[in-house]
Amino acid sequence: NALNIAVVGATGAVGEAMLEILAERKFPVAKLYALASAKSAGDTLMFAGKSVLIEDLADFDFSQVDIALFSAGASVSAEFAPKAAAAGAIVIDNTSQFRYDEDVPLVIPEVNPEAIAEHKKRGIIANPNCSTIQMLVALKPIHDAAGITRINVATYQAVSGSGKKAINELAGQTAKLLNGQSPDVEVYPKQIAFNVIPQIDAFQDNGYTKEEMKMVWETQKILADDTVSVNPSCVRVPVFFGHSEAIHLETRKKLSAEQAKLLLAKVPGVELVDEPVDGGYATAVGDASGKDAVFVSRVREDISHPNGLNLWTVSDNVRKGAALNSVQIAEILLKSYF
Ligand code: 2RA
Repeated sequence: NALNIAVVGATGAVGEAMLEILAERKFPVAKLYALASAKSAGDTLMFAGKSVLIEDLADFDFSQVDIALFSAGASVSAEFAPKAAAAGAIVIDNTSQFRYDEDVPLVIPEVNPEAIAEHKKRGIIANPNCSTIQMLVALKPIHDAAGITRINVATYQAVSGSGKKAINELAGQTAKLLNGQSPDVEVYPKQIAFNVIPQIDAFQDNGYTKEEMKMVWETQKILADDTVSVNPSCVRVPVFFGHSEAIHLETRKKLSAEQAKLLLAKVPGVELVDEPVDGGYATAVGDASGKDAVFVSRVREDISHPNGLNLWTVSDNVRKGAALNSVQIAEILLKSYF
């Protein structure tokens, strides 16, 4: 049974990936509504080989929609997601707007699919932050086997996480610098080309950034365990697609690197690429970008801690980090509730 699907933010980096992935995975779509701001309304886009008119979100009637995928910024979700749910659509929201609400499930299909049932409370399911998704897909089997007590993580996040403007800024700055011209610095507080920036999102009172706190709050909510302590440092790097993460964790029970690798090799959605040879690991360029998997490499016991494990993950932040995760949630809804 085919469904009526709305994509809110259809012209954004994540919205475009949602459309691509719905078509790639042959999601049964009876009618596709492509919604955006008045600026884009009236244009058309291609979906599954057909031209679709982009409609203005402001006056759209969601009563005709079965599932609405939102990725147009938290303020748009704040205003329109409750309206869509009230009109009878099930909302899968990719922004941070509802992630921390008690009555909104925060779901990674490979980690806590059972939480999808809670969508009945408000008709909204929240998609976690990209940096949380790729970390927990990799850590879930380790947590189940040995109980994770503490996570230290440093992230190396691609500019596509900030949207199309940031992708263009990295390209523009790089070209200008290579031509001996001074770069325009607009999206980020400092130049991103040939640089790394230790700030993603706003600073909080405790000196962490919001992106770092998202990884703390979302990890504890998704694992339903606020005893797991998380200590992130989130950094923006001059990469277009694919977030990388260096993860250093401590477990209750000792887990050897070999045991961890055996577990990881069996996890759906994880690709273990881990040989102690030149190039024997996954990187954003050449491995993860454009793919669906969470790649895991550099699994090794921590020489500074008896129950410590280190690993490297890399994944396409626009796909598994956002669009694919949302479509996988929609696939579970289709199977279980329609
Ligand atoms: C970023 N995770 O990378 C945030 C939002 N996508 O900018």
